[in-house]
Amino acid sequence: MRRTRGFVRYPMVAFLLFTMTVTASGGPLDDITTMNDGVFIPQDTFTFVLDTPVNLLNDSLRSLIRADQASTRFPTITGAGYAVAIVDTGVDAAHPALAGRVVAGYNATGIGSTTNYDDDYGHGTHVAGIAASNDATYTGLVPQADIVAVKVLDSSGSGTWEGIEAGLQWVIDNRVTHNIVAVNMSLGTSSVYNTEVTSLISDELAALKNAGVFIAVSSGNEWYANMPDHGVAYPAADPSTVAVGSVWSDSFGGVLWGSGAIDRVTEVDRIVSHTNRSFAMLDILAPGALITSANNDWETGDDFVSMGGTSMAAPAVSGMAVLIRQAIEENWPVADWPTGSGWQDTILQIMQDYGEMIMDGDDEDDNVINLCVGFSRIDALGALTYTTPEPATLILLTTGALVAMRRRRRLR
Ligand SMILES: [Ca+2]
Ligand SMILES: [Ca+2]
Ligand SMILES: [Ca+2]
Ligand SMILES: [Ca+2]
Repeated sequence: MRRTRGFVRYPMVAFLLFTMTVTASGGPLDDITTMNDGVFIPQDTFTFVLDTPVNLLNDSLRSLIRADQASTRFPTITGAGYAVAIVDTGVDAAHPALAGRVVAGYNATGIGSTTNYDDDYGHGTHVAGIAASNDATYTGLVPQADIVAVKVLDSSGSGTWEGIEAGLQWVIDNRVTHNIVAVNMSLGTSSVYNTEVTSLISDELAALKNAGVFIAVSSGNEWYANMPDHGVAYPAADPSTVAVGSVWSDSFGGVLWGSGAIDRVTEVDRIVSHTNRSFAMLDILAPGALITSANNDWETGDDFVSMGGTSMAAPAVSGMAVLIRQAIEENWPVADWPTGSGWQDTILQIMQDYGEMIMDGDDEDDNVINLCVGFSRIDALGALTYTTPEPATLILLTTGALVAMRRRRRLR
């Protein structure tokens, strides 16, 4: 019945929302090496057509992934003392939800001063807010973390691989100064890769991972065009990065994406139709549509706007990586801390093991191929409960022996 519910029967409300991915010329591995001089254009700048335009300003992100409960139970785990680097279109450091916490930045676009990392496109500020907004309603994952703004994409959402490389090198050089423990890259190619591939930025990504930095990358929004070819965009497909897909945060009616993907009925935790997916390459899911976050044009427009895409899912993961990092450093004996690249591997494994299993195809009502496999969606309370030891008696009284046993299980 619901499958026959077409968009055209309802008054249409159109929204111009962008979730950009950076695109280079398509094709498999050999094209990666030609990206050096590739110029990127915004991808999937799409129009939403909602048949039931409800909840457009939506604050369900934190409750869905139980970040609210985690904050109540572990009030010191706020990201304070840690920084997340937003490698994107810049960040509006004056936005009320971010003000005072953008501690440093760098403009690697080659356009304008290297010290002017203001966001003149709107993407990076929105992404930064999902990770770290301290607004009372539209709160990010780490509302007390520092933010580092690395501008690699210009006022049209375009950039070059060399710019991204320079931006990552700046992060490497400034990592210790600002205690950068997570990098967010909500960008990628339009083509997908179902095996790990490398490029000119792979050495920087490897250096960051080996230094203990968690790198969350959007998996891309091109599933409709790419299917049936499984895979994720690059740099999600890089061996040093964590590939993030997107689930719905709430019910928004039906959504037609500019790429042609259609979610006939949206519901909490259904995988968003346009999300690139791959059993081999997609690491984790997070709410990515619709997410309300900081608007870089707040000076003249609304303080907060809603966007959707894997670009919005990645910063929930990079933010949660900071939470888990802090919880480990506060609660585990130093001898038990991961080292080097083990930080990302351990944090990802905690996210996967203590997340919510989401099946692709059991309830999705869309026009794309569903893989009929499960992916884990981040759950902040589960992850922080695992990383935070409690007295054994409390464990037995409150959560049962099974949880106690799981907690004793050692990650490696
Ligand atoms: Ca390089
Ligand atoms: Ca990867
Ligand atoms: Ca602004
Ligand atoms: Ca499902």
